Amino acid sequence: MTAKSVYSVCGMCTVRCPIKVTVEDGQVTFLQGNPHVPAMKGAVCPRGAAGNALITDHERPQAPMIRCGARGEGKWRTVSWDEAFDYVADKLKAIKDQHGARAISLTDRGGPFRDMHRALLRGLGSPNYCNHDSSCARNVQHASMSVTGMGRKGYAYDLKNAKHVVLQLRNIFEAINVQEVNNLMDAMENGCKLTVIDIRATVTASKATRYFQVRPGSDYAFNLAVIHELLKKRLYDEKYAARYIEGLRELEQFIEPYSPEWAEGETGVDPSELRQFARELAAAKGAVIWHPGWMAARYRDSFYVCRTAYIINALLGSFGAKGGMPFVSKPADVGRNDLKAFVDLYPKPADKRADGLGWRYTHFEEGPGLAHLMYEAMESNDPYPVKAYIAYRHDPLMGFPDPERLKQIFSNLDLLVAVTFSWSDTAWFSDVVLPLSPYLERESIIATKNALKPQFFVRHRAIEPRYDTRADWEIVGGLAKRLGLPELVFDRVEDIWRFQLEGTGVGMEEFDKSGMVNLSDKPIYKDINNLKFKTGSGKIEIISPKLTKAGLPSLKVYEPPQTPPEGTFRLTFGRCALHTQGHTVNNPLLFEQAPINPLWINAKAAAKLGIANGDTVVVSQGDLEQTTVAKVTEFIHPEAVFLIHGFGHRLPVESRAFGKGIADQDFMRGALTNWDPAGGAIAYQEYFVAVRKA
Ligand SMILES: Nc1nc2c(c(=O)[nH]1)N[C@H]1C(S)=C(S)[C@@H](COP(=O)(O)OP(=O)(O)OC[C@H]3O[C@@H](n4cnc5c(=O)[nH]c(N)nc54)[C@H](O)[C@@H]3O)O[C@H]1N2
Ligand SMILES: Nc1nc2c(c(=O)[nH]1)N[C@H]1C(S)=C(S)[C@@H](COP(=O)(O)OP(=O)(O)OC[C@H]3O[C@@H](n4cnc5c(=O)[nH]c(N)nc54)[C@H](O)[C@@H]3O)O[C@H]1N2
Ligand code: SF4
Ligand SMILES: [Mo]
Repeated sequence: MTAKSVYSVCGMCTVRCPIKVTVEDGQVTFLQGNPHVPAMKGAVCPRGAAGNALITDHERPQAPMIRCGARGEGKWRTVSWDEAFDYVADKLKAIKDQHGARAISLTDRGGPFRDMHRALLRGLGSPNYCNHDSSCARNVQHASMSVTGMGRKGYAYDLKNAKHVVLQLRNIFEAINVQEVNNLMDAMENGCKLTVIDIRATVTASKATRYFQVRPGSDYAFNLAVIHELLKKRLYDEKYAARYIEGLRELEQFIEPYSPEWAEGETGVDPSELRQFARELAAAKGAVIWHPGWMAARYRDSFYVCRTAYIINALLGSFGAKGGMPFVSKPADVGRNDLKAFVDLYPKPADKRADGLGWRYTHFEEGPGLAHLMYEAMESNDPYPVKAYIAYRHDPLMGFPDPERLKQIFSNLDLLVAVTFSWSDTAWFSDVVLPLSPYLERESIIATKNALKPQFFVRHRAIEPRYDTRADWEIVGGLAKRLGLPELVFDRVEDIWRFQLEGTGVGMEEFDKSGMVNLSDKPIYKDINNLKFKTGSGKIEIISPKLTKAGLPSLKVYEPPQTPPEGTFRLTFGRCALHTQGHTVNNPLLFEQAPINPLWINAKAAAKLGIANGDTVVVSQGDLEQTTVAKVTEFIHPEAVFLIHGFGHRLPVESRAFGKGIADQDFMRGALTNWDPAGGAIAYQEYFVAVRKA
């Protein structure tokens, strides 16, 4: 028997935890957290532990496929990679000849491994790259930029050293990042307080020092009242504010009407509890993290919830502080060169973007675009036709709302390609499926992690592909070869790594020991007395000139959320520890643990409807009906019902997931055009459903 250990990167979700894979006789026999990273504590989460079931599952695309029936009909012809590449390249060339390169679009999941496919798109000459983020964290990102001029990943969450962590719209023990979970648990053992603000009592809430159940959609009122209290009682860090905050006067004036008593009417939170909470925050000043949220694409005012979260962090002196949100370092900050990027081989395309960013909308960060606006262009041909679309590690028919409408939009395309390792609604609706090898069967390009301890890391291939699937670099290379971009074509991944590492002073052999190369020995905390924010003033700005220029308020007057129409509930959603988005429900191991998404419903509301725990219930909205089981609980706000996102699969190729549970995105009809004009993200939680016993 031959056994080896491979240092790699988990791919069961986008957190991409460092892992160690044990391989015996070509089979994966053990998966664990990379022992060289203390915060992993040798562990992976349940999804990470189910990685091998993804490999052995034959219910995934096993070879390239070209559609032969109508779109979505599910009639496929299995083809060779050569034929698939030829087919896609010929179509792309024809579309480019007819409409120009800008008619080609690509979306992905963002993250550190996208250099080569972004380079492919840019090499073709198209500006139309978007990531998925208008369905996820765009409001957080734009809120961060509007306050500090820095992106949300410009600071770390220094959970390990925190004294008080506030999770609002953030379920950290179920929507998992392993290192964050471990760091927060360590901090709590050392006395760190945890406050959870949610509409339901999650696992995280059950571990919290303090839990506030707020009325769905009223978080902005909650935050305004906290700011009111911090300012009125002078509980904030006055020295820090004097030094770093611009616009405190305006904030003080604006906040005047938003007292804790006022907020109670919106949120349902007792003013004396809110006051006590504000005092506790003040006591932990500097080492407070008020989490600005992650999946914050929820309401029309979610951007302002995130903005106020950042403003509270500023008032408490958390930006740049140990135990708060210290600034991360880039390779350049430690005197090192960053990786060489393939995308830099090509000039920025001259055409304006189809989604309007950079010209129609100037207050948004341009790079990752807003995918839902690009979809609009696919339908309207405004500003110009977009005819080819590569969904690269992205399932918009599951991840964006209103799939029926999106299918209509995609029907205008001349080419829809899915690059994926699992079946997905989008892959099923596409013209060509290019099957990616799952993460244990492929290597990736080297990536940079900007962090307190910046590093380079790489995913090594643990085992050879079981089916006729390929790695990203092989797929990009296969297309690039046919599209006249020879600089993206490689026979060996080592040559790619060599290209990336040129000028960094790092050799590939340095990755053998742990899969990563640290660019500094210990965490770097920048001098808190000498912080430079990336705004015009170099300070934290309460009033954002970019928003003002766009005609948008920096401090928005509060508007209450809509009360659910009689007989309906607000449809809310989130994650569970056992699944990742929509792509693990059919995983044999994870399916066994969580085969359906029950509907959380408040006990009193359920009693009125004659619904008992475990009953089958019908969730409806007009003519649309779907069925699941009821989870009757006191621990959810009576205005809301809640579902885990990602269920309700309807693909015959997924025998386990098929027909189980509810697809929440189906109930968000019209949501593609209901987005936050200031934050850019979709407002997913502005929809209502009726519930009855089946
Ligand atoms: N296990 C697992 N972990 C994951 C993922 C996964 O799919 N599975 N996905 C990853 C990704 S892509 C993301 S974006 C993150 C998401 O991470 P989170 O944003 O933390 O996760 P969610 O479960 O979407 O939402 C958090 C909480 O918001 C609450 N909520 C809903 N409406 C309201 C409201 O009006 N007010 C308040 N205060 N709370 C509300 C929900 O009840 C839920 O508990 O998780 C990441 N980690
Ligand atoms: N209604 C509703 N909509 C939501 C959410 C919700 O809670 N409710 N959550 C939102 C959130 S937070 C997010 S992040 C988005 C997620 O939406 P997506 O970004 O689409 O998420 P995933 O399901 O992670 O990945 C999409 C596809 O990529 C494939 N894939 C996974 N890993 C890889 C890989 O390494 N390479 C390649 N090429 N393919 C891969 C998967 O098999 C899957 O088919 O959805 C959002 N949409
Ligand atoms: S959080 Fe879990 S699924 Fe995600 S990368 Fe880490 S171990 Fe893998
Ligand atoms: Mo997300």
